[in-house]
Amino acid sequence: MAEQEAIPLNDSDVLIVVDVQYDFLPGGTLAVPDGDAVIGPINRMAEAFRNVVLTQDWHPQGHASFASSHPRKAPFEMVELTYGPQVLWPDHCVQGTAGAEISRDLHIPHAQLIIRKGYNAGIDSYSGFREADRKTSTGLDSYLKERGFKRVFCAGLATDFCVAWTALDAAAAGFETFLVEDASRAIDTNGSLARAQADLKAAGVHIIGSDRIAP
Ligand code: VGL
Ligand code: ZN
Repeated sequence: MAEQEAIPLNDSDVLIVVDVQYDFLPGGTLAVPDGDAVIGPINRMAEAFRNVVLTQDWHPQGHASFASSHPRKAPFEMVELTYGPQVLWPDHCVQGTAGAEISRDLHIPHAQLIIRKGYNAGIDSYSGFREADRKTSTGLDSYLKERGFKRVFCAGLATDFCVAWTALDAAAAGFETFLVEDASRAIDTNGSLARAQADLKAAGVHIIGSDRIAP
């Protein structure tokens, strides 16, 4: 497929809209630069998909990924957890808080599933598929396969963390995977965006613009 051609959709395609939640939007505790710019393209694109899944970052208070849970640590520093290195974040997407709610400006009434992740106190989960210990499954892989989906399109926040990790796991699970670049925005801390782009390329994830999505 030439990289500019339109991509006609079919019923075995699914759009995964990642973490479009108030804490990642302007005014949120972990606001992604220009994060609200994803909402228009996602709304337009979602209309072309019969199947849409949303993810929702959903941490308990005192989560291990919060800098506030580690003495003398500041947000965006690193710490070593049982499963490896972990970036520390400001408190965000705490279960039941307003910041954890999915933006009401998303208009995707036909979305079929909301997959919550990051709910285990000691394990982060950027990916909608597998937690940061790289072992604990959210069940999304089995769900998508049970539904018969073949191609996964990912968009949302943030490109270099939850969108990239979700796309990488989709590709690893055997789905043909697309990351919709203009419908995603990055945090870009300590080279994270360049690293994510290299990993996505190596995994064969197609990086596309939303203008290529054809109903
Ligand atoms: C995310 C950092 C921490 C994301 C979630 O949605 O990309 N980033 N938790
Ligand atoms: Zn999080």
